[in-house]
Amino acid sequence: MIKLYGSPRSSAGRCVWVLEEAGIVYSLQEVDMKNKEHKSEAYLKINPMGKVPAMVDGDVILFESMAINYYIAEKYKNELLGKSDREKGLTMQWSFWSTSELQPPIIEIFIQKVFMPDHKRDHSIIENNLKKIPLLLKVLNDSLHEKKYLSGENFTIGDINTASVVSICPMIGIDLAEYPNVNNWLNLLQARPAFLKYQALRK
Ligand SMILES: N[C@@H](CCC(=O)N[C@@H](CS)C(=O)NCC(=O)O)C(=O)O
Repeated sequence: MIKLYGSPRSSAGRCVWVLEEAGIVYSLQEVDMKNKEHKSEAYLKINPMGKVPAMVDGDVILFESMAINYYIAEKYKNELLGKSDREKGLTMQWSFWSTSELQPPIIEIFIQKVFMPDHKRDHSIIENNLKKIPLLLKVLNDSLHEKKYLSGENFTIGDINTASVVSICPMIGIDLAEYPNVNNWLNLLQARPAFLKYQALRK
């Protein structure tokens, strides 16, 4: 059985969502980050980066949430990778885009606004990264014009990987109502039974 390490409230969340979509039995292993379990000798054998998530499936050990999602989809629910070559390409495009382009500014703002105590907050980091968001969300909004999902007619892990980043926006004060296609797409995804199961685990 797959063991997934990390809280559903962390980057492991997008993997929990994919596991729920795949409909397989898995075991969620909480990692006590407050007590630095992620830096323990035992955990570093699973993820030498000392981060969550990590995954163990038999003799396969993986870290990096995107790689884990690709592995789960490939092995347990292939259609989540897209059906045609075009869909598969777009699924990769949006997965890589969301982690390499969209996530960095959003996480920089999130760290400053949510984790940093008032006296240590660097407002210039917030301002500089906020400037990058409108173009990114416009690209996403335009790409969703007259399209149900990012890769086309079929729901894929490209949607999950991107939505897991976009859904941080309201938490950092970015109003998605300005991007109606993004808003509608996110609402559609967040009504999925697998998403609701994953949400319940975040409580
Ligand atoms: N690129 C990694 C990022 C993982 C990551 O940054 N995880 C955070 C929690 S959301 C973590 O474990 N931070 C602890 C640390 O950096 O010491 C992935 O997507 O899996």
